[in-house]
Amino acid sequence: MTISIKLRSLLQRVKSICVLTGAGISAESGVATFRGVDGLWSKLKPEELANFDAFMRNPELVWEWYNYRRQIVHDVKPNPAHYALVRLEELVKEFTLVTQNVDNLHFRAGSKKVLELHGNIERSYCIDCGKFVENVEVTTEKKVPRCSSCNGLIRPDVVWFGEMLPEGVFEAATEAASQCELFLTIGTSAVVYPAAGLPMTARNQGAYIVEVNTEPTEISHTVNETLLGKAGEVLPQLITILEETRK
Ligand code: BV8
Ligand code: ZN
Repeated sequence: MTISIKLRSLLQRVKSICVLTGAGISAESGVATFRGVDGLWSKLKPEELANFDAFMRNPELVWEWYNYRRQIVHDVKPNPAHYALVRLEELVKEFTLVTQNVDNLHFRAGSKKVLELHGNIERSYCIDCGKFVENVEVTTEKKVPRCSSCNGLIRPDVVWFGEMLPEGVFEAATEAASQCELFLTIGTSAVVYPAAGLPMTARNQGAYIVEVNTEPTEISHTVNETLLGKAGEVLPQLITILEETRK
């Protein structure tokens, strides 16, 4: 994988960067992606699990699936790709990290300004009164836990298909994409909207769009540069270039 002269010189002077991450950035931590050959969706269809009707039809199945994923997330650690983005936030004046991931690994790695478009699996809430509950109170239960205040069903605080994104979060992400000089889209198949529209928002205002992925995606033909490789190997190389000029 070669980094172009254009990107090298941009990295040496860039003042504002917006980053969009997807499940691929957590793959090297051991968290399965959704759509890869061994992805989470290969066995179970998203419509069967990641939507409210599925939850109301079979709360135990959906709750069990999120417990399984919470357990994986609890046992893994951030990888060099997450830490490279922590370093990037320290080095670049205006930096916004937008993630589709719900695995909390960016915060655990030390990233500060993270916009979680699809929520966070470490949080749960009551579908009737909206009361948030700490995971420690609920994840040990096999069946779906009930709210201590109103006995309503407890659900994971993630955005399911057909649900609105959290108030203001997508707007802030759009704002960052509209202002940045450099937009990095990392480890996402770019098929889920409105998140997948952010690279185009950045491109439309003249930002340089760089895709980091192990394979081409639906938006590869629209980006300025694709760096084919693992995020955990590519991102540290970008940081090295950036640090050389910002000692
Ligand atoms: C909504 C739940 C308003 C949490 C998820 C146009 C506009 C608006 C909406 C739509 C639209 N068109 C269609 C829709 C509806 C829908 C949608 O986009 N459907 C798609 C499938 C067509 N969108 C919605 O419903 C959204 N809501 O828009 O609200 C509204 C409301 C009603 C009606 C209309 C509009 C809600 C979307 C959120 C859905 N929730 N998950 C959870 O359980 O996790 S989506 C799910 O996919 C995950 O959250 C994930 O974040 C997301 C995207 O997947 P990726 O992160 O990209 O992961 P994937 O496995 O696909 O790809 C991994 C990539 O990494 C691959 O490319 C692979 O090559 C690469 N990779 C692997 N290893 C590495 C690597 N790269 C680098 N290094 C490696 N080592
Ligand atoms: Zn309640």
